[in-house]
Amino acid sequence: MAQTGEFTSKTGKGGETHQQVPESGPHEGGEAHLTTNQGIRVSDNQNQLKSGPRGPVLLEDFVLREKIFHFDHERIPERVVHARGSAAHGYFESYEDLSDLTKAGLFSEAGKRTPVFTRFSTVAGGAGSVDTPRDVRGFAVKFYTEEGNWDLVGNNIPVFFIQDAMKFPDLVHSVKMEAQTGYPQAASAHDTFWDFIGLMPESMHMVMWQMSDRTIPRSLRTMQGFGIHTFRMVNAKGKSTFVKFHWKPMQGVQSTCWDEAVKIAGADPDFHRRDLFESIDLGNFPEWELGIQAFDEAFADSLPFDVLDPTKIIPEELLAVRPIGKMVLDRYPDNFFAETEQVAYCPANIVPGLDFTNDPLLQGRLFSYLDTQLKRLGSTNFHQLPINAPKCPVMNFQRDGHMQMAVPKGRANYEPNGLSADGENRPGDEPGPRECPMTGFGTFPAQDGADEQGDKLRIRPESFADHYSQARMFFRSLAAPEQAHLAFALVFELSKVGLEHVRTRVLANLVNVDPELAQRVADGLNMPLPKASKPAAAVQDMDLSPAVRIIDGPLEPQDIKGRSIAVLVADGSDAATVAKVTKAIEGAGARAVIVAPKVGGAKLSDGKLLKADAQLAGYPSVLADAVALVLSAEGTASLLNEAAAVQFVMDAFGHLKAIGHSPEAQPLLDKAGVAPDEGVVGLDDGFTEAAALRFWDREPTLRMLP
Ligand code: HDE
Repeated sequence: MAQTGEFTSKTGKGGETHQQVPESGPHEGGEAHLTTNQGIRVSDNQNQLKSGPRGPVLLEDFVLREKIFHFDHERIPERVVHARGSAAHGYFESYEDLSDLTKAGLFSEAGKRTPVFTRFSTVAGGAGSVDTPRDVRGFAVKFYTEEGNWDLVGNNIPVFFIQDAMKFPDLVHSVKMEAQTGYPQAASAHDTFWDFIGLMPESMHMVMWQMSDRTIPRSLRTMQGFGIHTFRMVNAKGKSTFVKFHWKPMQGVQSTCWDEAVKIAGADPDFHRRDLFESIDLGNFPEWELGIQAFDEAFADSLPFDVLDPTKIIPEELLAVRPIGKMVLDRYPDNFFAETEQVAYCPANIVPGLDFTNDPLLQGRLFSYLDTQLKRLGSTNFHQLPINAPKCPVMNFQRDGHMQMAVPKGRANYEPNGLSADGENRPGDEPGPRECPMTGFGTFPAQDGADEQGDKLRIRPESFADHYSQARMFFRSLAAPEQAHLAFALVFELSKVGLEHVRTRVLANLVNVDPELAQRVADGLNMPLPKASKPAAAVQDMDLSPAVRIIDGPLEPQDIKGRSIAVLVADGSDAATVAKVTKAIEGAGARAVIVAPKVGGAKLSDGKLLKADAQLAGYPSVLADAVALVLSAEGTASLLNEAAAVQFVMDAFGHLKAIGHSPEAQPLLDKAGVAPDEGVVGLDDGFTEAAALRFWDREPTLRMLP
């Protein structure tokens, strides 16, 4: 009979067996014993239990059954939105004592650190979709404070599509893959989304941001984040101040070109996830500054829009963002599923010193998230999972439920109770925790203004009626290249819309935003410009807000710290130049990625083999922020007939990146159609400075933007 850990010859007849041992080797006698989930040591993890070498599998093989059973149930329902995400651990450090504004402990003193877990996500695609579609990004932070968990569940855009939670399922249905076809995946460029948008003028401001370069970020590290809704801070005296939350990346804000984003999706579907992991791994920890716009009722009343309306921003020019602390992400999760997948954010997780407002979108969110976690994680006890568990004591009389991990002791599972009221502390009769009227969370007693009470109505306030003025302000505030990208994005998306009347309706909305933009888009579609749709409130020309720009904006990156610069080498590349360029890149805090035709490396001029970090075909230039071509005449000649090399250079140029090159690389530049400009430089001529920039002036020579 065959022994465990052995297999028989094909005939098996003579009982001829071979020992099959995994390459890693057995661990008998070692420390790490493979066991079942019941702790029973497993003697053979390679073969099922069979009746005879070629016989049937036996039902009694509990090792096999447990393993397959567990595997069969590995997947849990993915998030209905924000399914694809990447996350990291880190900390928040408060800059100052904010007790004049809030009694929340995490803001009580300068230097106070609170652990955080932050998850970034796309919205529309499934968990297995790619990282770089045009999409809004989720920006969710769980603060494990000493007073319980606070979740700031925001996006990378400061406004939202809709004003009322009632419309959320409709919005999401319209943007997700279409009902009868199951496509497109992770894309808003289809009929149903634009059909919905054309009929929902309140979405126009968000649509401007969505069609801007903000939704094709270069990295998760170069995204701004926003809490969107107006929240409250409440101090120890019970005074409330309205606040809007802002995350500003210390890495600067940077996006990709559309063509680049599309190509990244093919070259590396996990581009953002990998970038987050690798930068943390390299000790280049991403940081964001948390800021607030703090204001009172009088300021809110002075604004020409309602601060409860989540489709509006308060321009930074009108009210500056005050930095109050920073977040540093310095640890990648140990296990993607246990942490990134099982983390459960909820805007209702809030600590004393913070509070909600009546924003009707926020109010809808407050009950939605708890509900969705039950569906997704399958138990009311999801808060006990390590990633969700508060890092402060949790004590109450809630009991039981699926997958209860806690083992509460004693008889007290109700309150009030008088179990030890007689002063005799009998074992098991401890009365348990009690409420804290002074330090517990107390809802801010919002003054009942006339508009906060009245008849039961399903109504939108008049103050929410202006749907276009801020959309116009946003568009007109952008730098010219960003405006062109936005017009291009609208043309691209609407060109994917098959229903002509849907395109026309969106155009009619755009006329209200900006007639010139509408005309550009109509021309790009080669369609007549319709009359403006009728706005619910007259459109205002507001003061512009240059703070919303990326290009020439306040957060445009100035150096290459934390970026990846590709250094293309081939046989014969000058060894001294390669060393010098690499040193300069690394000296500027960036990563030099050696790319060669073969991953084993290239033989440089000194006769030594330089190992490559990546093979040319597997590392197109879209993956780098700039490229250095350190090539000899011989190396250049060998690459002229290699499409991957020509495309490498062509794309770096087309995506407006800096190209540093040795003089010998010129024939490759010529073949790739690279025209000289200030972004095409010698390797000694300020390449690392140029590498920080995109050369926007090059763009009109390369593509016809509307
Ligand atoms: Fe969400 N949203 N949302 N949302 N949302 C979810 O919760 C919902 C909204 C946001 O990384 C879901 O755990 C409703 C605005 C982020 O795990 C769900 C409404 C903003 C994430 C849900 C909104 C967001 C979610 C799906 C309208 C920006 C991912 C899975 C009232 C401020 C968090 C889940 C993560 C996730 C509901 C609107 C941000 C279904 C009903 C506005 C970043 O509960």
